[in-house]
Amino acid sequence: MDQSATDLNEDIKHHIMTTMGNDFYPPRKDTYYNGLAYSVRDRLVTRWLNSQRSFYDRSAKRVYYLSLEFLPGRFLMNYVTNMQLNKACEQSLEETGFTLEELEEQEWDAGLGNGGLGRLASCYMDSMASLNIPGYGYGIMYDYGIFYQTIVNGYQVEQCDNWVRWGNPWEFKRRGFLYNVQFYGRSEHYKNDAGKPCYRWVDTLDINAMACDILIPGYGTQNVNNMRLWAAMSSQEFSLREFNQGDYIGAMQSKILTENISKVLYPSDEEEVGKELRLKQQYFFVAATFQDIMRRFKKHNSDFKLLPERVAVQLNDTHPAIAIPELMRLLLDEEGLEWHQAWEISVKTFAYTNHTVLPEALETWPVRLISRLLPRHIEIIYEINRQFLSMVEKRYPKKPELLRRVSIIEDGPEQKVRMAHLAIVGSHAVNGVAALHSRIIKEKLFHDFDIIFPGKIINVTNGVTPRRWVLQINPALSSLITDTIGSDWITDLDQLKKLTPHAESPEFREKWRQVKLKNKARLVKYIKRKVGMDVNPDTLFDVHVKRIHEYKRQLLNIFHVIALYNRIKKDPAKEIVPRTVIFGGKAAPSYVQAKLIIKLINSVADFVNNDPDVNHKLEVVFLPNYCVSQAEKIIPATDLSEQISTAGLEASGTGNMKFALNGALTIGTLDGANIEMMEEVGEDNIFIFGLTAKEVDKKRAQGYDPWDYYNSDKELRTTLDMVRLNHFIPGEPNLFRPIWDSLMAQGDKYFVLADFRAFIQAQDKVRALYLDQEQWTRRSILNTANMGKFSSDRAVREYARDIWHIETSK
Ligand code: 26R
Repeated sequence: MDQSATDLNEDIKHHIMTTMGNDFYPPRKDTYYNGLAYSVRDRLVTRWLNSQRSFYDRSAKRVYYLSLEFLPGRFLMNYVTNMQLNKACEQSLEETGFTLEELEEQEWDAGLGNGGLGRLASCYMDSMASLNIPGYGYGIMYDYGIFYQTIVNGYQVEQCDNWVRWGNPWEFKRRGFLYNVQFYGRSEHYKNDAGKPCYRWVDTLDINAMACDILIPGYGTQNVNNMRLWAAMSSQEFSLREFNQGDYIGAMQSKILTENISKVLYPSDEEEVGKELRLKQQYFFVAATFQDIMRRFKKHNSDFKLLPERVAVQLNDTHPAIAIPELMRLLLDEEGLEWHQAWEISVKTFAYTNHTVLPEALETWPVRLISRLLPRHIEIIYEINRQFLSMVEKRYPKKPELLRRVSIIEDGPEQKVRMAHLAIVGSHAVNGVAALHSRIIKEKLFHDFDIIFPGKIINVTNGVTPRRWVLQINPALSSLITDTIGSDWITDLDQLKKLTPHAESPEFREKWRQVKLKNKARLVKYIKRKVGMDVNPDTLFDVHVKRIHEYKRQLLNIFHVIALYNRIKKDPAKEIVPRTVIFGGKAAPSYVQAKLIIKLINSVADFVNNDPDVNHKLEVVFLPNYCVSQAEKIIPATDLSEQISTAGLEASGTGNMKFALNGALTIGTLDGANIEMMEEVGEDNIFIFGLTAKEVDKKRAQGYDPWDYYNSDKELRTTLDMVRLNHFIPGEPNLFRPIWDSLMAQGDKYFVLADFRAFIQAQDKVRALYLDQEQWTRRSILNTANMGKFSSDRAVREYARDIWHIETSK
């Protein structure tokens, strides 16, 4: 055993005894996991303290990434990977009989996010740390993350995700470190000693925010950053006041109610919730975060004009946009600045990333609600709007329509605050997350703002961290790559280009295939364990995993499955490329149509898998509870990655990048980052099909009629009729009527029928290519080789250069 392994071994035993009060004999998996976790974390603490001290000493500009969601997944292997501790861990575990992989499974997946937006935040945390940026993630320490999905009789059933039930060895709770956050009350106007009219927020109900810190180690650097998540605690004074009134149980109840703020993550994505508790969550974490930011700033500075030189705040979508009036309030009411100074500082400090164009996902808050909860903020929002509109009016006189369109306040029976407009007006940069998406927000969604503020809206195409998404989850591929081109690719993903010539080598291709096969075998075992199915690894693994949403078109994919089934039934000897079609994803609990799609997938799966004529030529799997740790097992084993959203609607996608990076071929529409992926890998190495965003718009404008497609395409008609009549479950003929209706009676909003034929043809091409394993492998290698652009290191460098104005280093 190496010295490092011996030391680790000692530490593990020490922690099992002293931290956990356990005996390490006989060895138990969960105690060993915890002992290892604490020992690994120990190795970071000094580096972390050093990093924080050095930021302080250099009075470096700091980046604050504000997000209501983070999806870090499991931490153990991320720490081990980034600190390059694999060998030491394996050696030290030898005598216990546990493997690192087994211990990894002991950890609960930290699911403090819904999907793409939260996972992106975690990838950026990894890159900021690796690029030595003083980056801080700020969010909420939810007691319950995204719900745990089970499938009962084909239906999604949600269970609570009590992720910290067994304790969380990764967090540092700062129990003595509390900030006060105000709610309700009223805004009071008064004159200060100098006779100047001022405002203060009084008679508030106060809640405390407690910091929980999680360390974020960079790769190949000593730098360790911090993610600070806030937990709500009832405040002392509040409790005292209530308790003094003599109603003990009543007082306890309100105490418990206030602590509900950080209780649970809202599980809806792309569908606004508009609930008071959600707004409370947003303000709660923003208010605590800004007290922290200001405290740190004031340690070194007294002149607030310097704030934008020391602080960059990135708003991850509009969810934290209440930060804009909050900073204004602090600068005006607490620090006594004049409006124009405060505004200039504020705009220079903030930047906003938009992640969706779906109208139902754009946040608006009723003025009435904000007025009650945050009475001072609504005044500030009105003043921001007044000044903004008067500027617009001056520059574009006599355009009441324009004023109405860009106003931060939406008029109507109930006035609402448009959070996206507030975020655009209050930021110096606004970005979309892929080239097409940024073009769409410039030309359509935020077109007026692009005219009013030319150059403010820019693009930063998303990226994913190669540390977690290759090095950690695909060790076999990583070794093959490193053996072939060296290890620089881990921090410089463009190096993967060096694989290009090897795509022409039959020996290399054979090794590449062996890696894929090994990963498929691992997934096969996992599927067996999770759903009890025996899946054949010698089939094409066709994978569609992401949140279930109509625009992501899981329906289109299941229609292909049905069509394929019909072809096999017609001529069982004909199908020569056996497939395993794997689905996974959660539906928002209130999204009825998405839940019915899950039921349809499961019904088709049951039906197809149990038809003896099919004879394992087609197998359909729905894997319950798709999450980061499950993605880690699926992605390396995938042959074909489904990225088939209606063009113009998927802002970027990031799963698409992870799959291609691990050698899957993509079947996809010209949507989101798929377009840039096609530019990188070349049209021959990706299966692109369907309407473009422009064609979708045109069709919509000209009057799209799904019936035209239904009437003219027999295979489509047969497929749809089977859904309409519910061919899959006898005795429940009307079960899937709402799906039929959404397509045929409500106009097929997402153009499923319009793209059906093109999708089938693309799938036919997939089938043909898969028969030629040499060609398939060649293209698989070329996919990996050309994914360099999609590293989150590249994305974070662009943010640093174009938005944060801050140096990076390797
Ligand atoms: C308002 C609230 C209910 C809400 C709306 C939308 C909550 C969460 C969301 C999630 C959205 C914004 C999201 O995850 N968008 C995804 O962001 C990814 C990262 O940029 C993109 O890759 C992906 O295309 C986009 O859907």
